[in-house]
Amino acid sequence: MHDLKTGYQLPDLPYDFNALEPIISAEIMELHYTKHHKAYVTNLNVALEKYHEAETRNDIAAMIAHQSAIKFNGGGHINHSIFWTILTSPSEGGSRGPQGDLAKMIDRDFGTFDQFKEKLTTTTAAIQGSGWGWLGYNKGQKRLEIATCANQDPLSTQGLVPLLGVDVWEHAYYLQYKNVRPDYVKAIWQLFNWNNIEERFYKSII
Ligand code: MN3
Repeated sequence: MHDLKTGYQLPDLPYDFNALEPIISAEIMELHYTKHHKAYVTNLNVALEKYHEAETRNDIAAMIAHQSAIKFNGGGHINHSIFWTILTSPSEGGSRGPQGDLAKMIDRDFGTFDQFKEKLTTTTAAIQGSGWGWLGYNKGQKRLEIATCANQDPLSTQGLVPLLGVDVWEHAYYLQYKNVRPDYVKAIWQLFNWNNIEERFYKSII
């Protein structure tokens, strides 16, 4: 949501902080949502306000100086807004797997669902430093791609529509999984909300 006067807002979390237990603890969720995502929203609004002030003064150098803060915090806001909705409680999650046209395209582009799962898991776990692993849709080539982004760069910077993203910043898992990032990335498959991911896919192929 964006309003010129009030700026961007933290979106509602679609479930309680403890909904993703035992895969992601309530403590991680509360910190991640109320501190980290909130900070991206706050800092995005500050950066945009400064940008608009600079624009009003026709100060291009100052406008450029605010662009990295807009990219970082705007990307953080975009990415986390997606992340909350592509997850759901384990009882409604990953055991179902993708269906329909998305399942068919996964098979076409990656071989089998298990090969896709393996590739996304290993690629995401291997990201150096902080970043995100993604399943994206390439509208030009009409195909699915696995991609990684550093920091909070949104997947749109790689020309892909985001369908499913995994946050591998340490704040997303360290309290529970410590240094063992691969265990977190393997476990998060139990939380994927395939209804939401399929919805994103059907919107992206129009
Ligand atoms: Mn995060």
